[in-house]
Amino acid sequence: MEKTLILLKPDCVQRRLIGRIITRFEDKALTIVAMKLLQVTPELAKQHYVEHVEKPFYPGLEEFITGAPVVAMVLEGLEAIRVVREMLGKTNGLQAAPGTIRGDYSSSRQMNLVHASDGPAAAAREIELYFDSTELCGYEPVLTPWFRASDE
Ligand code: FUP
Repeated sequence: MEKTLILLKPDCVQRRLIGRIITRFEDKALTIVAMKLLQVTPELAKQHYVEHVEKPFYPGLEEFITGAPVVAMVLEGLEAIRVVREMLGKTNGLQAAPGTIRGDYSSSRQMNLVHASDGPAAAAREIELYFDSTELCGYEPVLTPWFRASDE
């Protein structure tokens, strides 16, 4: 089982797409183990995007990510980090394939609706950034036997 950090970004919240995006994750049998609405501060933005802080596009990215609330979630599932990244599609919504979340809903490089951790180290770091360990709710979904075989 893997955990990954998801942010439904300000464009997703403002465009009232929260429900539709969460539904796609639920339909894929990913389990929500933590979730909250919060306002990203400039300090948190700099920690989240630490590898981008010095890049020319960072000021615009910070203005965007702090411009309205986000929904932060931890999703759990088999190979969840890769599976969610593939569900999102390419970073730039204009290049993301139809059928992916960005391909279906985004026409922007910056306003690409959803963030997802890009590897195990990033997932661990980002989950800690947004959630206290007591906020993670581990549970066994009752539908698990109908989503995959017992040896998968
Ligand atoms: P991703 O891994 O898909 O989240 O994308 P990156 O880590 O490459 O970029 C982080 C965020 O910066 C993306 F959501 C898009 C944004 N970005 C810009 O706004 N402008 C750029 O030129 C590049 C990335």
